[in-house]
Amino acid sequence: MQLIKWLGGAAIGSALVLAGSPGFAVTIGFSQVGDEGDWRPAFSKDMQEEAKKEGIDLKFADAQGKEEEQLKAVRAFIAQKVDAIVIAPVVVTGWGQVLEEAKKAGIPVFLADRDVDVPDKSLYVTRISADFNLEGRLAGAWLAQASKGNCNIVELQGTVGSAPAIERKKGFEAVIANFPNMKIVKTQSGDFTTEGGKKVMEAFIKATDNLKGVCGVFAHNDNMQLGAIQAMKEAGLNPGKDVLMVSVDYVPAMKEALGAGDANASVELRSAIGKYIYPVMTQYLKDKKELPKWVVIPSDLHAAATPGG
Ligand code: GYE
Repeated sequence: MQLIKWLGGAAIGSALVLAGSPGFAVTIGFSQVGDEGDWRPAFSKDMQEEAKKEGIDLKFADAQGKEEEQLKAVRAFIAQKVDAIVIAPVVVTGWGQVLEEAKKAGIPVFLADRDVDVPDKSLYVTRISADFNLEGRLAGAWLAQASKGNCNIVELQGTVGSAPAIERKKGFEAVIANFPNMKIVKTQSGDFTTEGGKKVMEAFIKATDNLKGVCGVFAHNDNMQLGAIQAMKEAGLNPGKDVLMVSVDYVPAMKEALGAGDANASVELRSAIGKYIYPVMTQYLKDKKELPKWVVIPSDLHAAATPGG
């Protein structure tokens, strides 16, 4: 009986194995934030394509920016007894309970991209993501260099309570703190969207008499920066020429803006990261060996020529 069971299991397993796959059938549930900008859908598409290549059965749930939806999706994955769960959490808070539930069910959880804030790190296996604090530091260092350490800055923050908004701000502030003549004069969340960035910039333009005295805009992502560029142009301002523009993601529309001289620098956040995430997960499913709590994906700064040298 034992032998028949084993043979049956092996046969089912091998029937599902595709070229380049982990070598056994794997079902993964992925709770994604939503599609707030250009970077996110590129990341979703990559996760789906890489899963196909690897022969992984991926159950994809789009939370439309709502943490409640993510909690529901994770509970549904637990009920479906998936082999592992990947979460790209909207915000850092509110995760303890559902992670406990996954742990009780014996389902390993991996964080991708954004982070959670839980005291008990054993509630997830590891986080695979770029270093958001470094991205903020790179943006701050670029602006310090480009402005020679003299800059009144307006900041467009990402989603309040999200790991990239928290860490990019911290990293940026840590660098500009070294320069007595660099300071953030206005800061507000544009929720990582183009419309959000545009609205916030319109308000900043009004509040500062057309950005009088402002030398730089730091946006936590490109989409908000693209919205800010629109608002500035509509107000007759010259983003990228009169005001230094630095942001994060390096999405195709930002590459165009850099080429057109409407923006000056963007820190690349890679979106094709399924190839980093799945091997870590499948290896863990094979050997259950403990992993470091963070697998870091590199970030790169891309700058167009700085106006004025
Ligand atoms: O920069 C932004 C997105 O979580 C790091 O989320 C990610 C951020 C990314 O919507 O564009």
